[in-house]
Amino acid sequence: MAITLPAEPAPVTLHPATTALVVIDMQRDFLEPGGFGASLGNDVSRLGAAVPACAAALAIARRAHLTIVHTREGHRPDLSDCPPAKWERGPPGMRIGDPGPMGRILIRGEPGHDIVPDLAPLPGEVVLDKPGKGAFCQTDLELILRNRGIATLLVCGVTTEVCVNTTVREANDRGFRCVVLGDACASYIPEFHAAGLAMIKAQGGAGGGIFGWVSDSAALGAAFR
Ligand code: C5J
Repeated sequence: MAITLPAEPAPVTLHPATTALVVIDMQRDFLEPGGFGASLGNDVSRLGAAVPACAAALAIARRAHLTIVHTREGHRPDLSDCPPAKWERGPPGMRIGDPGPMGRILIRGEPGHDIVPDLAPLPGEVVLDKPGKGAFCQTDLELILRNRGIATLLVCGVTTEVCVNTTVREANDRGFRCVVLGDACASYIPEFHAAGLAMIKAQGGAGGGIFGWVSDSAALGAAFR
């Protein structure tokens, strides 16, 4: 059954069987003090704003039996998949792989790499580890989505202008239709959150914006009721 979701720049029609919810990088390393986000000088408390709407989107997607993908940004313990240009960005002593209060910063298997408890994946949901900002870069996400016949992505998570926008742009170029749930995204920099959403829905018409659509968790809940 087709569902019409209120969105900007125009309503979007989607089919639950071909729609996936992609929750981007809702990890302790980005949301809690002492992790990767904090190591880059950010006020991590701002990202908590997205948690309730992500939880609502997850509940809707689980009820509707949508494909659910949780992504996690991070690296192998030996850093063999971490480009030097990324590693050298942080201040010495707080770089990727350095010890912190949640274990080694942005390293797979460490407590900081985990998804925050309120949004913990359930068995059967896809958990996708990625070394970069975009979820399609050096991962098997496209294969997983194509195998399931997915055409439309509902995207939420952090941060709006970095990993959410990068993933949406990658998906758009691969032919997926992307609907970003604006209240379920957040940024350390509020202006970038607003600009990140504006860029998705800009230059649009009845067929969506240049990179897709922007909606929110309340509209999603009403559409799936
Ligand atoms: C960043 C992300 N901001 N998940 N990662 O480095 O947006």
